[in-house]
Amino acid sequence: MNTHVQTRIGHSACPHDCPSTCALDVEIVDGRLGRVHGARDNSYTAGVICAKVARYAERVYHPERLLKPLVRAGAKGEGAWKEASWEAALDRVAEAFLRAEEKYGSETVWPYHYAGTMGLVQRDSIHRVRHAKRYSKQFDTICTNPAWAGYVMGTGALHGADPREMAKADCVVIWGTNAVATQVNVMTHAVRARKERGARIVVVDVYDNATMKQADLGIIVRPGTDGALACAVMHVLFRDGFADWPYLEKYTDDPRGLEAHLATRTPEWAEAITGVPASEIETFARLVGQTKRTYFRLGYGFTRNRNGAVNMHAALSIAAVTGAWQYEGGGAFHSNSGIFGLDKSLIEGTAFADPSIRSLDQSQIGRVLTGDPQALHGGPPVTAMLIQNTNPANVAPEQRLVKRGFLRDDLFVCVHEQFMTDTAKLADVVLPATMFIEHDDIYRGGGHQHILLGPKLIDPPAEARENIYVIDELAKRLGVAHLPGFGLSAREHLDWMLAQRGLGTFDSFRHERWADVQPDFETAHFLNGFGHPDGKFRFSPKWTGTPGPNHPPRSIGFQGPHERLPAFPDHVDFIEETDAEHPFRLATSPARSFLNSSFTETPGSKKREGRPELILHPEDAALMGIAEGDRVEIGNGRGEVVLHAKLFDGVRRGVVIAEGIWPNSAHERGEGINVLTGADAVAPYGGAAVHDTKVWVRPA
Ligand SMILES: Nc1nc2c(c(=O)[nH]1)N[C@H]1C(S)=C(S)[C@@H](COP(=O)(O)OP(=O)(O)OC[C@H]3O[C@@H](n4cnc5c(=O)[nH]c(N)nc54)[C@H](O)[C@@H]3O)O[C@H]1N2
Ligand SMILES: Nc1nc2c(c(=O)[nH]1)N[C@H]1C(S)=C(S)[C@@H](COP(=O)(O)OP(=O)(O)OC[C@H]3O[C@@H](n4cnc5c(=O)[nH]c(N)nc54)[C@H](O)[C@@H]3O)O[C@H]1N2
Ligand code: SF4
Ligand SMILES: [Mo]
Repeated sequence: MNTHVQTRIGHSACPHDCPSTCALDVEIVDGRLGRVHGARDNSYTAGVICAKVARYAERVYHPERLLKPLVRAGAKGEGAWKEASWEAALDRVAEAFLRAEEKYGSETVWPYHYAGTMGLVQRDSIHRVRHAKRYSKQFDTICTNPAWAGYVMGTGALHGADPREMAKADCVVIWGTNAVATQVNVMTHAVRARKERGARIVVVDVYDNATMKQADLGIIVRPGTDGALACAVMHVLFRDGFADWPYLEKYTDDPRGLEAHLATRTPEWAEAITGVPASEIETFARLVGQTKRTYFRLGYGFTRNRNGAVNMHAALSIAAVTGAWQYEGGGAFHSNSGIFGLDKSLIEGTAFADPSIRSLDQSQIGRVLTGDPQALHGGPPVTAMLIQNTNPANVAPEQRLVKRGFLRDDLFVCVHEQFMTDTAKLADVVLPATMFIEHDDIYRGGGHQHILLGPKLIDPPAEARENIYVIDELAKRLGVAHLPGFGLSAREHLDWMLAQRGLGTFDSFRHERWADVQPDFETAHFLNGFGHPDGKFRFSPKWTGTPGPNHPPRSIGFQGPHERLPAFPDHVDFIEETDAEHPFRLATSPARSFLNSSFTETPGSKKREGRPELILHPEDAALMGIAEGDRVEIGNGRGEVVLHAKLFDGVRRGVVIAEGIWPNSAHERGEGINVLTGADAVAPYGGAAVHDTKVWVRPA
């Protein structure tokens, strides 16, 4: 018997849809994955990762992992499957696509994907077959659009002060991101600033979450009112002489216009809208006014409202009023997604993309699949889909429509997945997918500045195959495999891409592990000018004007009530406000141990999260006769969901929070939280307002 256990450390990057994109040191014990650690020598990861990825072996060796291709053997969604060979399963998918195309034209096929893996090759190769076959495009709206639009309206570019500089701030404002749960490394650098410099940490959120518990000042707003808070803060800054006029004159478009506009946006005005006492707003404003090195870390959460882009732009504007951008440790940051410059044209087959092909809104998949003519842009119905890296039957808004659509008999769906998700359950063919340590790929850190390699470290189990295998095999069967980009291994794609960027080859990068592409201080802080043609920060955004670089795509025109977007930062009231029938506002904030719909299957995460709960204020609960742990039903015109009450006074009266996107099956009626959320587009570039929902609450 060989008792000699071989352990080695492999280097990788976390593939999940998380701004931290951690550099990982991975234990490989006799060819099997062991513990996962954060790389200590990566200056952003700094040795820290979240608990759910540290125990990743739970996911890789999960007994419910998909290992064989499956073909539906009963009615849709019934759960009866037969195993098939890869050849037979792929033939079936290709035949269904060809048949659909013959009947309705190429746009009837809708390849649908998102960021289950953030690897550029495995995530984005689906576009290659899409464009080659002139299938419908996907307008990506579920996550970043409102935030990116609001940020770029101000700065003209999607980057900001080096995230590691947070450690050199005297005040860190963590706004609308539950960083402890969603991007733990923000806390590493923020807490370092507190330890080393006595920095103050401010958190702005809709409840006293794990991040706010670590703050010196926690500000709890009503959902969708951050614009009002930001305006009142800036009102005080102008009023009390904290505005940096030399900076404003040099770097911003219309500071006098902003000051005049804010004259009526007093803390008392904002108190009525946000629920935050005027005195607290004064304290916050004075702190950022007196602290030049204030670092504003702006998250996604507060932009998932129908007015979210406006709120992002308003919060971002504060750093320009104080001139914080001039100082190391000062300024603002949302995402560095604009700095990487990796060429994805070969992966995505952009050369054969046809601009006349329609682009269907990802978040409105329910409307698309149930034949809403507007959502279909007047074109043919969607009758065939390939889905990779996402679980829309669980995570997309208007879930009842989504499910009704997936159950259509004239719709063929292939889902390529690691687990039997809510979406896979509704498919015709399910294909087993590899996990990140089982295939090669490259990653970019949206929340930092590294490009990281994630090479294959272990063999995949049974018949799990990588995403590009599926794409290339379908391309062969669909007659487009001769086009550039098909038939290359992930490694060959990466060799090409790295060479284009001057970063060596797959093999040399394997040795380097990552590249730090942080722009220099002047560029990152916009001291050579902001990204707009005149070099100025825009307090008065051209919401429907010509987009700047890195602007969200406008391929399907302006979205939402864009004509009502304000000339200056403001509170715009086109959120789903409460009414007599729906006296509560619901936010569906992230659960710490889940990542969107992922990790809802792992034992460690399940144990930590318990069961779906509704956080509500004890006084609201008392009025309705609801006690801790009681079953409560929440609902609106879109549907109803049952959860268990969790009484908590760290939330405003009239606001309720449901943490986590639990699998639909974790809820009593097999319907998840997104039964309640709406798919109305956020102005002006689209987006899903998943934290902007009016509901009634009652004992169940
Ligand atoms: N109510 C509510 N809804 C929300 C949100 C919210 O806060 N509240 N958040 C929204 C946001 S921001 C997002 S981004 C979406 C995300 O929602 P999803 O797109 O569902 O997100 P993930 O859980 O990241 O990934 C989806 C799937 O990708 C699979 N996957 C991972 N790697 C691979 C791979 O290499 N190959 C294949 N084929 N599959 C893979 C995983 O197994 C997982 O099932 O949810 C949105 N929905
Ligand atoms: N553990 C965990 N990590 C994750 C995810 C997850 O689901 N779980 N999701 C991943 C993905 S895809 C993304 S895009 C990122 C997103 O990460 P974040 O940028 O953190 O965004 P959200 O998760 O949408 O919400 C963050 C916070 O915003 C708060 N919030 C909601 N509405 C408002 C509001 O109107 N105003 C203010 N001030 N706050 C509000 C929520 O209560 C929550 O605490 O996280 C990623 N990381
Ligand atoms: S999920 Fe986020 S915090 Fe956790 S390891 Fe991955 S990148 Fe890091
Ligand atoms: Mo996201």
